[in-house]
Amino acid sequence: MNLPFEPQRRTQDYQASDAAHHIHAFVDQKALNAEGPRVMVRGEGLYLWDSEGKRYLDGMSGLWCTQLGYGRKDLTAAAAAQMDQLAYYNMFFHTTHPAVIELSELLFSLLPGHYSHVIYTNSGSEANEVLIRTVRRYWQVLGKPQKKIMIGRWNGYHGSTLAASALGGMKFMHEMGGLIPDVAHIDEPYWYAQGGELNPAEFGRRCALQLEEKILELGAQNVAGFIAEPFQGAGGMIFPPESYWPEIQRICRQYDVLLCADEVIGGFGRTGEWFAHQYFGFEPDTLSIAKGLTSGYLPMGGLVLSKRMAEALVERGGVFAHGLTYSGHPVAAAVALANLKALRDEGIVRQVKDDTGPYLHKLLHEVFGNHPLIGEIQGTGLLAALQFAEEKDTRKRFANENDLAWQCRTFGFEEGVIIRSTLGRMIMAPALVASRAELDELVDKTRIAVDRTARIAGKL
Ligand code: PXG
Repeated sequence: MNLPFEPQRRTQDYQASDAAHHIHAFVDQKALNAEGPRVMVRGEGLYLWDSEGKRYLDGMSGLWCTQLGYGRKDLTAAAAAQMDQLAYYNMFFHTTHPAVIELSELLFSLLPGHYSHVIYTNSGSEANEVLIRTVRRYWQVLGKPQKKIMIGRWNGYHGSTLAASALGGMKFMHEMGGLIPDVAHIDEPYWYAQGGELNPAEFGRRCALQLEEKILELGAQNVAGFIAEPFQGAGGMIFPPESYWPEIQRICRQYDVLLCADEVIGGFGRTGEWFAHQYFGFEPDTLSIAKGLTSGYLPMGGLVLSKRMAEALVERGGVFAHGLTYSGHPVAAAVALANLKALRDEGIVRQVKDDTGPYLHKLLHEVFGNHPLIGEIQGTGLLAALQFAEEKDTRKRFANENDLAWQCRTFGFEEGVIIRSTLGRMIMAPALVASRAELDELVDKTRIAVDRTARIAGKL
């Protein structure tokens, strides 16, 4: 083995101890224990190494979060300096600190001017927990306390805590531990699977109109907000048709329902814009953020509020009965600040928009445009999904598309590339610092994995 590090233990020993102590996310634990998880031990740039010394090109930025890639010394230096100076303090009981103030100044310089305030959290799930309470509080302050219901979307993902998973539309998550009251769902705008005979524009409009129907059914006087990801991430990297967001925005405005964008995946340059709602051209009232805020180096999230909401809460709201020990944690804030400075000062978001994003999509269209297994390529910036199709003309999907996609992901690991599978879609979201050469490698290795999958599906 030629490793750039000394592994401390044998892989089997790590795996045995892992199995003895952990319940992993979204897997059958017993099956995983039998197989043994891969043990990741090092990261540098876009690359990861496991405990066997195998190198992978990480085509998923960890879990859609390492915008700057691994091993950035400016981020570790920022964390170390902040730990030396002030490792912890908080924003309770009339205190604050410079790291969080500087972070917010920079954050709001990057956001459109109609946002002014943020409530920091440790994660995206928490951002959405805070969202529900903040939105309800806003309507209380405005004298409309009956406006409490949040509308989300089936197959949306907003986190794994109780209220966040209730806002989300993953039924198998609802089944484990229940829903909460005053949450409703409408369909997702997944044209490829659900569009039937409608063209994408008409389908997008119909999906948006479901929001209007749901608001009328529940009574606009009872509906507090609509939450959605600008594009669905965990649900399969699904882009809505262009007709969708303008219609959703119209409906929210017409019925005085807050438009809440979950930017946990879409934020911080993924689409080539700083925030995904800017790419889709709508103006949410709140933004849930996390992941790329710190490039995943430390946990941090937040709920960004429009000036209109913040003004009501600050000027008329009295005591805001909420607080987390680690809101605006100084070390996380220092890392987020260094991360946002790098994304801005190194021109990384612009590079995604003008260079690497278009380059990736041109490559994908060249390689997969006529591929026998691929029915559609979606995405923009450093974000893409390949949709498997059994019959392209009719958009018929494989009955076992989930298994095929999982197999494709496994082939990817064997080829040394990490891509994600969801239902019948292969997703890539590499670090925003990816070079053209790294994107070449990403697409090349993905092609090998997709070809191998096409062979077992009888398509090659
Ligand atoms: N909102 C969105 C849109 C997300 O994608 C969360 C909230 C929750 O964030 P936290 O920080 O609490 O995990 C997420 C998280 C995947 C995957 O494989 C996606 C997420 C998390 C883990 C895996 O697509 N998204």
